[in-house]
Amino acid sequence: MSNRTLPSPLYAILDTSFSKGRSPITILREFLAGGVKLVQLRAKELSSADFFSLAKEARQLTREAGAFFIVNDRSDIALACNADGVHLGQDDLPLHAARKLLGSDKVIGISTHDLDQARSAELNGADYIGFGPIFGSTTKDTGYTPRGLEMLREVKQAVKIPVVAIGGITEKNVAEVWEAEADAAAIISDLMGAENAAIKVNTILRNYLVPRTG
Ligand code: TZP
Ligand code: MG
Repeated sequence: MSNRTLPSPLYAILDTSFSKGRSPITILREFLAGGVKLVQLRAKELSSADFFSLAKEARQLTREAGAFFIVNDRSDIALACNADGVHLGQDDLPLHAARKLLGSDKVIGISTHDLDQARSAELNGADYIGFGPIFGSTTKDTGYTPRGLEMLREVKQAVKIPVVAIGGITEKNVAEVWEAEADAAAIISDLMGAENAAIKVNTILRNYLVPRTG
């Protein structure tokens, strides 16, 4: 991934706390069958050992599918499983420390919630930012009110690195964030809760995240 483009307009987040008894690997296979090329593994409730074991398997499957693989929170696990990068929040390991561990070849994404955070993530060398919550999200209490599409547009104007919109995005509203110029849409609950995630992601990719002209 260059620091100006993302491999996919749909950023599928495999969050183990939303797998509802299904195997996360089964859900990942569905994401990949549906055509997702950018996957993040989020496993807040797993032990390091279980997170690592799942990350290794997910790394292998994503590699076979030609998909990019990002680990949430854990630079150590990202390195150990040979992920493409790590995604960090404002309270995680600081960007400069993660960069020291991961080097310049790995991708580092940073969650941001306002313009200042977006600008400083870029200045500090983030490869992309997440920005949100765009809409109300029940998945994560970010402590922020919904940022909305207008602020998404402002963030897009303020930084040159790719901006991934997140928070409350579903098949029903994903076209709105795409129209607001997001480089990708990150989705957890609408994908994890789908009866068939392959159909869900494929529908989103084909109908709503269509290549922009011009
Ligand atoms: N960061 C901001 S909102 C959010 C994260 C991780 C949760 C997004 O989940 P959902 O279910 O797509 O709203
Ligand atoms: Mg985090």
